[in-house]
Amino acid sequence: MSITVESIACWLVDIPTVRPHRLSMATMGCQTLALVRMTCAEGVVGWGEATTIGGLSYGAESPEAIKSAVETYLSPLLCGKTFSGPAALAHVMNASVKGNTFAKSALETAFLDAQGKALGVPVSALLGGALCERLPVLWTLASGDTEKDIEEGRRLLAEGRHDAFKLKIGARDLATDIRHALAIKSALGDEVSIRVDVNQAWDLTTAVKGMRQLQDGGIDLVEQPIPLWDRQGLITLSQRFEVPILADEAVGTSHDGYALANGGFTGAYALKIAKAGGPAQALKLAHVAQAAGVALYGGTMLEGTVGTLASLHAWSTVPMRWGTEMFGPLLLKDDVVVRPLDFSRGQVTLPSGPGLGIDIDTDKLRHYARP
Ligand code: MUC
Ligand code: MG
Repeated sequence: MSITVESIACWLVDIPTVRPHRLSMATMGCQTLALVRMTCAEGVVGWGEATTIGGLSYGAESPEAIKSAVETYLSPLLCGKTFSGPAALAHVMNASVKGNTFAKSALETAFLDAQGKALGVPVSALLGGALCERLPVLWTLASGDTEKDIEEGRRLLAEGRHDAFKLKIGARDLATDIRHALAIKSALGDEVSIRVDVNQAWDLTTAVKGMRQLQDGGIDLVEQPIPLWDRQGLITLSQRFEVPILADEAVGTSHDGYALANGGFTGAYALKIAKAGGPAQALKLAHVAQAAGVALYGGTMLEGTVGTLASLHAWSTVPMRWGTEMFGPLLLKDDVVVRPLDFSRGQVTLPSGPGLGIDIDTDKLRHYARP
């Protein structure tokens, strides 16, 4: 069913985090959601969201730049036009706007939400159909303090909320980081999967040393140890160690995924809707990975519920060998949706209602939005 876009609005919504979230390149005390409302013909309204991490410290688009790209450049291309689906929408956006995948992701999400509502089907049905109703979700221990992380991990295991954890390392020297990761691994036990994300902080020499120690210490997965531009280094590491590499910053679009796999990369790709330009675009990378025998992982840009759901609808359509990290809403003190998602027993439930399957709480949106 074709959808005619009538108007688009965008807000920047600042929500505090439940505790400081420390990554190698930034410490977050607040997350900014760039929320998009797409009003379509027949009164159908779709919602989308884009987030980044630590201003400009993760990617090339800041929240302010996302809002500006949506309002100044992308909305005028879409308003008044009719689209048969996300492919047509992406075609129009990509013909006139280079990059800006975060902004495009929010708009593709809003369009899919609107189209799903108009057809009475969940977004997953527009993306190939869900393989499952519940998806695994890990939690990131990133308080910056080993003892606090152990305490948090033990509490979440006891509550049964998560059974796998990712650690953020790379901000400190290698020996301190390895001690930190291995102390958490030994405290939480053998059955608990522990992965680390270095967020590009090491050079290749440090990575070789670090990977050996992480592998010997029983760490399950090492995410983006070296800079995103060092594609050959990532391929070399993936072939040299048994502990698999998860490519994150190095792999945004299907083109990146093709180039890495073609160069001999083995391991996994972290899919993120923001890196690719939306849920449908992220699945193009997933399909390249499947063709190349590279495993999949559902990645987050620490989105709120809207962006998390957009991702989950897409991730539900492909087998996720390494599960997902779609815990973003749990890191935020509040959100702008009427009902929170159901996280329990290391999983999250995909809503079955039309579109994304959630309602926006407009009072909360007004409360948290920047003036
Ligand atoms: C990243 O680089 O993967 C995902 C989980 C988390 O804690 O940070 C993000 C970013
Ligand atoms: Mg990462």
